Amino acid sequence: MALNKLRSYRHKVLTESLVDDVDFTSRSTSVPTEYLFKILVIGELGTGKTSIIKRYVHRFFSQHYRATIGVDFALKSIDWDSNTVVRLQLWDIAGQERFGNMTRVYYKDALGAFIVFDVTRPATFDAVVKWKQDLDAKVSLEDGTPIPCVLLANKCDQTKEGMVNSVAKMDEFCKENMFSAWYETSAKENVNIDDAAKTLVSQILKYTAQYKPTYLKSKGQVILNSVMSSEDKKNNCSC
Ligand SMILES: Nc1nc2c(ncn2[C@@H]2O[C@H](COP(=O)(O)OP(=O)(O)O)[C@@H](O)[C@H]2O)c(=O)[nH]1
Ligand SMILES: [Mg+2]
Repeated sequence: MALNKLRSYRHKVLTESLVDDVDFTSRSTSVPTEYLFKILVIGELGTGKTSIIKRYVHRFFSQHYRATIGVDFALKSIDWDSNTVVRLQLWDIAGQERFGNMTRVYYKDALGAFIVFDVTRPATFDAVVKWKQDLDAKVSLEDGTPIPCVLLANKCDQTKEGMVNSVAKMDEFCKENMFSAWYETSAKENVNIDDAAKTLVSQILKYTAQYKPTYLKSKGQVILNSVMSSEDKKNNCSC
């Protein structure tokens, strides 16, 4: 498998260099493996993508609506188990939704995604298939299968409209459209966001467990920077 196609990053933390007089052989078993996963958060404008990220990463919610232009990043670190640390780079499309298709560069190297809709606005659910098709057309796993994607039915603290009221129909919809799972979430009331993230991460770990990636974390930073290339800025420009 070509290294340049590998989309997971794993490295040992070099904590040893910070400590004098340490027997390295006795410490080596306690050094956790770190993973860095790029996760996309996509869906229609105003569905709560930024609010979900803020709630998940900063444990914070605000009614204040602020649509930014560009791409926001947030980093969430999870102590997955005693041997594993997972770092999620959450990519928030931050107002680009109204320009239609996201560029390929934005999706590049993502290993997982959340697609968000607003349970009070059925039109945002109608757009979910479009988002999923766009995602699957632009990024896939090494074996060609879609990247793990969890559907978030957000604002469940409010009255739900449309198909989201039928669990059976939603389950069927997710199966047909190859979602790993779906959750009713509320960024406002902090409902199910941690659980949805755990499901997504466990799906990704299942996939990455097949490989022994040798990339350093610094490679991940290169990919992070590449999204701000001049070509990408030009393609996304609103003026
Ligand atoms: N009631 C409620 N409002 C929410 C929830 N999540 C987001 N909002 C509100 O919906 C609006 C749009 O949220 P935002 O995160 O900016 O959406 P984005 O455009 O998808 O990033 C804001 O006024 C939020 O306060 C939620 O779970 N419940
Ligand atoms: Mg936003």
